[in-house]
Amino acid sequence: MTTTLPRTLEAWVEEQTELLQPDGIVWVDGSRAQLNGLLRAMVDSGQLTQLNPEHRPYSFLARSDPDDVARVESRTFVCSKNEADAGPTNNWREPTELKAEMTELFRGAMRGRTLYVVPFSMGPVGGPLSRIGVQLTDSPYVVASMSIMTRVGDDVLSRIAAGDSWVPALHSVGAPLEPGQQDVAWPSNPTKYIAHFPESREIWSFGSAYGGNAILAKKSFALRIASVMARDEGWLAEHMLLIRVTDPGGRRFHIAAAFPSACGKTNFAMLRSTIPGWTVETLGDDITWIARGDDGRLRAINPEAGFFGVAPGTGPATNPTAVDTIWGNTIFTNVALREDGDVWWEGLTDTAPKGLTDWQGRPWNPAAGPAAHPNARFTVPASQCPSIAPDWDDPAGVPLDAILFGGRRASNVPLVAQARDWQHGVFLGATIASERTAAAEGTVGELRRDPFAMLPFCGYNMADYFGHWLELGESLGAEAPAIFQVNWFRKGSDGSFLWPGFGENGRVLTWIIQRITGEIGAADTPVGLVPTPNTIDHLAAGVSARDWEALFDLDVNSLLDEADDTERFLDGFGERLPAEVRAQLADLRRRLETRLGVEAASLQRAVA
Ligand code: GTP
Ligand code: SPV
Ligand code: MN
Repeated sequence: MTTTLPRTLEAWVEEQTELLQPDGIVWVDGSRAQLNGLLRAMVDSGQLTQLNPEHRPYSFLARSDPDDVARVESRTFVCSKNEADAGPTNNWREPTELKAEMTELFRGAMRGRTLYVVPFSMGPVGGPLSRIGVQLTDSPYVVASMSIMTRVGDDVLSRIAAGDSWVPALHSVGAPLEPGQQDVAWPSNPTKYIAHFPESREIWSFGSAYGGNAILAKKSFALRIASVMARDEGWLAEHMLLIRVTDPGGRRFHIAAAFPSACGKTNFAMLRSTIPGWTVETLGDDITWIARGDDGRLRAINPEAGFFGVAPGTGPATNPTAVDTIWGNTIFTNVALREDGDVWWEGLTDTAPKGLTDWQGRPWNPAAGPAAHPNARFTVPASQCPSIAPDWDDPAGVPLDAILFGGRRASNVPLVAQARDWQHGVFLGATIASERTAAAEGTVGELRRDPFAMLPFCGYNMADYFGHWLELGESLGAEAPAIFQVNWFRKGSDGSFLWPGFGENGRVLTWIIQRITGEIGAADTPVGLVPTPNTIDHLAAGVSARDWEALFDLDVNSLLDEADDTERFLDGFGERLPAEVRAQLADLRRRLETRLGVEAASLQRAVA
């Protein structure tokens, strides 16, 4: 195998077929008939369970291998030629070496299986911001998921025939079948590799069938490879939701928000504001591509066509829009099965129905763990979302007014703060920390840095990525969107959330928009500009004056400790870290120390 790109699609497929040795090849054409046939075959073979159509029409349950339930960051690699170009936050392997090793894994890997060729477009086919790829896979589950999550089929082939460049994405579950061997419901391999070759724009994935490891159009293409394309071409590929907000006067605003995995993007994207007269329309819930338009402003599209959303915690009280979205045409993965053939998960209803089968197919024993896996997911077309904007798939995208960064922080980070300017906003994004969730392997709850919510998804050195953001801001000048930091997850001394979240986040959104329009002022603090009294009606949200204060409490000593930790984190990038990021940290420390001096002086006065 060579490291150069294949000349033509046909030649590439032929070359891979020789290596993978599948029993047959199917070109996925994007037709409903072909997809239905595939789903039916998976039900017949036991790979999918069809749900009771009276409750959940055209819907299916997949149960994964219990060892294949989330992204495996420890097995995800960015294989740039030079290790320094992958940066300290990515796993790296020398590309030629890893390709040689993986070629041996791929050799004969599809024996006894069908090879599916899946041509896909991220963004509307042919759109100015859209990009295309072709995934080879031996997992019909992945084909069905790709068919929901992306635009798949023959019109993509026409673009390739017309000369559009495309990204080859090779995937195998790595479980060849010997003649007569019985297949399992979820084939996978204990050896896993999710490898990215940024210079040649290639993706090789082996051993997993789970979403982010296997639906290669999503995190592998639309973030890791696309972030490299974006760096080279002057745009952004981000782990962000995208919404349109309309105020009572009919003015429209577009907002993108980056929160780490399982930290509220899908929920915020489907927000039903509790403030009358304010409406939110959904444009995207996970990935946003952003580029400068002809007018010099940033424009954004959602490159996906579906949602791969977290099921647990999704219920009528938290996200009624998602509940309505998944009425049918949905593939559920690792949720619990009800006696009546419908699905269930923790948070869907307050009490669990009787007679549940858990995500591993066993009668549910509450003492043994949750009925649904904490990272159980639904895969559903975006078009089914009741709050989807009618023009959500406009290839030209929407003009961007504000960018939000957030994470799960029990302490230190206020409910909302506006960045002082673009550079400060980049600093906030670069230094985001968040408690780990079930979306990837690791210890849930442990605090880790997740800059721009892109730590697992940036295809190059994140120091250069910060630099790319800074440069873009400079070129935008006054047209740069405002930047904010939010935190729905701050906890009080009793360990419970101080802020009710979900629909009440609409109050924070309204404040953000009133800041953009300049309608209201803000209070200057060391960490940014925060709401002045009575600009957010916290009592209407059920938050006491004391809790409201706690949501914005500045523990200066603790923040100075965190600044030390930030310095250690930034030091990890060495020489490549843009000087501006360091300057921002120095500014933060100076503001905190000034504040500490003021506090000490007032304490002294009080004592005297
Ligand atoms: P990925 O798809 O992994 O990128 O995640 P996401 O950012 O889209 O996360 P999602 O919206 O699915 O939320 C994950 C979890 O966070 C769910 O269990 C939600 O119930 C919970 N959550 C979302 N918004 C809020 C909020 O405002 N407050 C609280 N307390 N929990 C929230
Ligand atoms: C995430 O983990 O951020 C997801 C799910 O959105 S996955 O597609 O598996 O990456
Ligand atoms: Mn995500």
